[in-house]
Amino acid sequence: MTRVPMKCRVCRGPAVIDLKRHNANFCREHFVAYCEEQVRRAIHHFRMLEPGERVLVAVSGGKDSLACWDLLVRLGYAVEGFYLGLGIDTYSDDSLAAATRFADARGLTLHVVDLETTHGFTIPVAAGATHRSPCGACGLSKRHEFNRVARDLGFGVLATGHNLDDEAAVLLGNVLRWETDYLARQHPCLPAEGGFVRKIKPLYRLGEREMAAYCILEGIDYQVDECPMAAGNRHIGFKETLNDLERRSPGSKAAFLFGFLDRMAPLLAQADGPGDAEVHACAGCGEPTTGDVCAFCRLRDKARA
Ligand code: Q46
Ligand code: ZN
Ligand code: ZN
Repeated sequence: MTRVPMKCRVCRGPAVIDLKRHNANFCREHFVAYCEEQVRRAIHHFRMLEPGERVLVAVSGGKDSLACWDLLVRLGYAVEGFYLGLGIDTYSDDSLAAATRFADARGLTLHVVDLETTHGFTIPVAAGATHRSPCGACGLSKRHEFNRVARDLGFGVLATGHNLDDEAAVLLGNVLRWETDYLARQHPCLPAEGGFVRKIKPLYRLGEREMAAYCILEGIDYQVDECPMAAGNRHIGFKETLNDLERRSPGSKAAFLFGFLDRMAPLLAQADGPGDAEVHACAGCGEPTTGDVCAFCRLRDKARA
């Protein structure tokens, strides 16, 4: 049996990618247009940005964050990048090199902070000193530094490259344990408040495979290696489970996440929570915290002890 070549849904030319959940194939030009449209819809639906607004995008050197930067620039936003050096051996060096190549090739500004140089510790050291998982120490450090640097540089909004697969995996983890506090905060656009800048996830409508395809088609040379500390990260298991479901029933992942955002997130936002704890400036670093000293300062002090 001869295989019929795939045709682009828009122009009927030869297609380069099939998107089963949309039951559609696209040529290069129309796939890029599709990605742009998904980001435009995300921004519009959740009012993430004003036209032309300045945005700081947190980049890891991987496909998602670089695609996020590229797409936001295409849509006309004034975007600068921020790379946080985690001190994870050659993985961090290669990641910084990928982010730098991307920025240099396009004449874009990349800001770099290295945890070891600025704060005197690396993620592997912090994980060992605190007996936390590396990803726990890493997530905490990223949240702190992304917010601090965005504010210090005068940005009111920080974008991250979390995609549909990431968000669906986090949602599954939160639902399995009925983490209602986390569920209430799982949103593609968290408004600025109490010393925190606005946080947005413009890629939440696009999947991991789509972002890899976008980078390849757009010539974005990203860091392809996985972080060596990812083993044991429970989200990897949730992603595999969702991928199994998606194979059996294309569109499940998007239905799960978008259904939550459309129907459950508004209910959670209205529900009476435990009440927001009072936020004030950390005695150590001045960042917002509910305690006297923020979790990042405590992590740093233990890692340097
Ligand atoms: S970089 Fe950091 Fe990830 Fe590596 S240590 Fe874990 S969280 S896996 S996105
Ligand atoms: Zn086409
Ligand atoms: Zn602090």
